[in-house]
Amino acid sequence: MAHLSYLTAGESHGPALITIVSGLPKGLPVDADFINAELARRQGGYGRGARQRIETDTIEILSGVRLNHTTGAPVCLKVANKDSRLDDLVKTPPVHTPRPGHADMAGSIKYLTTDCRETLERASARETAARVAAGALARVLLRTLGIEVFGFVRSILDARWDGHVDESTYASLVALRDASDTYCPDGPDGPVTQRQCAIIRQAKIDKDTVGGQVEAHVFGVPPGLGSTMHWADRLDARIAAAVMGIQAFKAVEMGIGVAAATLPGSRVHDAIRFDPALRSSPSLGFVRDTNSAGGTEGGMSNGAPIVVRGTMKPIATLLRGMPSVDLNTKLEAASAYERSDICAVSAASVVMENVVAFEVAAALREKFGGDSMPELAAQYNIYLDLARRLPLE
Ligand code: EPS
Repeated sequence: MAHLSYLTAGESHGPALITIVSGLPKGLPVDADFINAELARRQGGYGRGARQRIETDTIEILSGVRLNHTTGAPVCLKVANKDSRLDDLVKTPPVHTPRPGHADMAGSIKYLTTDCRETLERASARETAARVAAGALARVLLRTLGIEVFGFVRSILDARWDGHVDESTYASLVALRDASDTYCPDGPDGPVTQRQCAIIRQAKIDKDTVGGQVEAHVFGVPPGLGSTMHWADRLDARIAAAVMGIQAFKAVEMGIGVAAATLPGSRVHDAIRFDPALRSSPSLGFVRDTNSAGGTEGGMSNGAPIVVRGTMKPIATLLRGMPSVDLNTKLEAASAYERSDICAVSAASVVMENVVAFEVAAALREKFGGDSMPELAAQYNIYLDLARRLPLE
């Protein structure tokens, strides 16, 4: 089936995280080094807690792959937890005072328990390792069709990088992002990276936490992925759901996003022109000099880069605590502290980049189908060829 989907399982301090990806065509080369490199990036970033010094996230492939290529069967990937202690009540005791901003309170009431542990172990952002593994697998598929994804940190608190990212510049920004402690394209010594690190250092001193904004840009997507026929099939809706599904994300925008409410149509919409020199590119030659739409119109990709911005709130686990109540006694109590991160915005940029990639790959599978990589590639090329020959009559 060409329906690409994935399911994750696993708790933060259980034995392992699992992801099962179904709907990959046969013959996709599985680049374990790339997937592990993405997992390593997700573990990094300035402001992470001590847990990341314990774990070395790497995938073990349990099914669906033979001789480094997918077979068409569901691919099961496992990431082991070294800090596995879920049933040890001394090391992992019940938690009765919910953290404001965390899943603790709503989850405990939902499952009719006063032990927040029952919910928090699954709500933990540790689970995003499984999502990055699934997304990185999908990115290998995208790459075979020339589609690339670039994710980075736009801001932490009020330290914002205002640089421009487009198809011709992003490749040169990858090394700068990777050398920046906060995954900001400002680079390792840039003033924005330095200020972001200073903000995180100060938050640690204040026993507080900080959030920020992350972006993902997808290059090389042809027009026509997603559908305008049903709301749930819209590519932007699916990307938005995937981004809002990341722990601690509170907002998602495409292109200029919320700024579209403050400008007239003549300054919002991206004028169309045709450049015959770009006819062979995935844009088919239909060019925009602006990309306020962020690469989708009517819920379909339009050939411009897909640009997604996500907003992550500060982590709910504050060393200084927050006013809360004990779920058993109902008496006031400071929220429980568990070892955590001061800031995980950098890690979240890696998560967002990979979940967005997965949605693009899913829309691609939906449109072009095929049981094997050659069949998928052939259908993809037939479509682009027909589109270039318009009008067909
Ligand atoms: C998290 C709490 C911390 C984070 C964790 C998310 O875990 P621990 O309590 O074991 O120190 O480190 O994130 C990860 C483990 C990870 O790999 O991203 C939480 O409560 O959400």
